[in-house]
Amino acid sequence: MKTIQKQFLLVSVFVMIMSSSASSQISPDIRLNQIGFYPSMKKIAIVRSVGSSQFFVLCGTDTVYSGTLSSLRHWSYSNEDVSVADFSSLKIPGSYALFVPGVGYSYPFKINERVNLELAKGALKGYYFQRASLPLDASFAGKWARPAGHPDTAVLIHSSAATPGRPVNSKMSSPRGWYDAGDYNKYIVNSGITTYSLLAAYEHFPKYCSELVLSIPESNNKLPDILDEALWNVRWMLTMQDPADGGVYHKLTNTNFDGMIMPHQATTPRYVVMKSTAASLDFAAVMAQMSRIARNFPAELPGLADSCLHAAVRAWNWARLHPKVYYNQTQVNAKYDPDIHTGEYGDSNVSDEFAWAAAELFVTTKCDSFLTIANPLSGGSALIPSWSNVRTLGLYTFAHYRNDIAGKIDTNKLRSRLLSLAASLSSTQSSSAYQVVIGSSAKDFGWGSNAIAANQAMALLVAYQLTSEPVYLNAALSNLDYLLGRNALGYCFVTGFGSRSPMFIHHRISAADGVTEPVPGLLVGGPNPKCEDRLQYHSTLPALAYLDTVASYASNEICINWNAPLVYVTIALEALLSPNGLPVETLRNSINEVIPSQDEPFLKQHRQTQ
Ligand code: 9MR
Repeated sequence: MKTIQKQFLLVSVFVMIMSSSASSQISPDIRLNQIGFYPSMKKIAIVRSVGSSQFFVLCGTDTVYSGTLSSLRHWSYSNEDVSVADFSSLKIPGSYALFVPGVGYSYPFKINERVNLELAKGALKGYYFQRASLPLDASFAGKWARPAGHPDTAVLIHSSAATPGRPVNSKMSSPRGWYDAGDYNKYIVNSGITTYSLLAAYEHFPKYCSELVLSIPESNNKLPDILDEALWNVRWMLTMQDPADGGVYHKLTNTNFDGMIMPHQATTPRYVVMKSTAASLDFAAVMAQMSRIARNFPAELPGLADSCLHAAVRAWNWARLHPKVYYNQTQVNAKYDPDIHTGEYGDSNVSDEFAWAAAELFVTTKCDSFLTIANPLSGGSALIPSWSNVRTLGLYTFAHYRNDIAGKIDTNKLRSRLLSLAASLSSTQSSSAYQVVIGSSAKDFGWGSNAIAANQAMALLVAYQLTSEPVYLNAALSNLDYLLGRNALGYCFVTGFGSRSPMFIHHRISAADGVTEPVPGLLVGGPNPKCEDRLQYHSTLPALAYLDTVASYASNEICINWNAPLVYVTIALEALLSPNGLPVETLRNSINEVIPSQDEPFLKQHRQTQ
């Protein structure tokens, strides 16, 4: 392999080829990250069906790098033989394309030190586009401006949720929050892991996040935009707690999914359904986390730290009294009216929810009684988090605050749990023909497989923060490369980013707004061989089972819990790798006493309307 740096060599044969419109010769057989690479990090492309030939990296018409493709390897998930083009030693910032004789050109890509900055901002801005109860003004939303949908100030109490204080069909106010996905419902369980992940990005990289400025209505206030965005959902979540007993309603929903209409046209009645243990514990975890963050902003968020902690403890207490109240939609529909047919987020094992909530409450309060009841370290191996599997989130929080809590938890066990997970993920990368972590098991490809890839990358970045081992950083980057184009479908799976990204997402707003491009910054679910939408996929192979059509809710929907690890990963990478990225930081709080003082103003207002 040969790097030609500084002095770009002109190779006349490629001048001719390039000048005959490279874009018309882009080959679907070259798959690489369509956004780009950090100068100092690994850079590879995957080339289908060609082994042992030369490849070239071009900058305009100049060849700046040449190398040899690796021998072919088989990837069973796509039933392909592929070779690797490794051009990691090309480190000069610029805009490039790969060329393989007889195959064609890749999509263009960049090498630069802030290569994921726009993506980090775009993925976070995706949440702004999901906001309920707010008109999206053109000055922030551009061509995706739209009227407000779902004020949610008169939500009905479903018969499953009725209590003497809140009888059936009485009304409560529960505005704000993000629409879950392509649908317009708001689910506490899925809000749990989502909001946690955004707040974790802030907690782990507070200085970097403070500089990350989006264009959202709150951008001129004194809070970091990531906190303003998270608070849009946190404040909604707070309204989902029954003030009478501290239990938390499982979801706020229509009875059925709407048609493909805009939010302001979707006006059928909305309900809160029964309280559940999982919802109460996920809520408790997020509120405990939010409380310790808000404690640092007493002037900007008066009363919020106390309100959140008070709410967290009450939800925890409710869950302790009701440890097995599971939301099972079939059973709810058998017993109560009207029937509800929206997302279930049902979970009949809440030991991980207990452990996560205990971890967050412990770190915030330093009261070890929470850990006596449930300790995330008492479970077995650490698993990749998902909406139904949240124990590892507690381990992430422990890892971040390890110095503060060292005497109270087994830090060796903590390291070994997180590092065994990271080691097994990174070992998959080296044995994978695509050199990616996703695919450690066939189960990685299911509904929301792209979020599995993103959550694997997040786990690896937590391990990297613990150890500074480059192998974890590289493994995390491999999955980001996968999401951004180094995959068997050749898609950059984030709307509006890369050269070939989904256009027809299962997203009511994007389908109904009359704008050609889908709402940007949203990660689609990705390949899912189970094809629950019963559409005719081109392939049902695990890594190929994907359809860019609006109807494909099982492979082409977007969802708040899928975007969240993408936000974490891109922020973490930028903070760790960009020149002004800050070293691994620790945000320490001193929380002395848990005294609920006055409620924060938003909560007061919405309690009064009940
Ligand atoms: O992400 C959820 C996935 O794990 C489940 O298998 C699937 C079926 O229950 O539901 C997914 O979540 C959907 C939710 O139920 C409703 N809003 C859209 C979500 C993403 O498809």
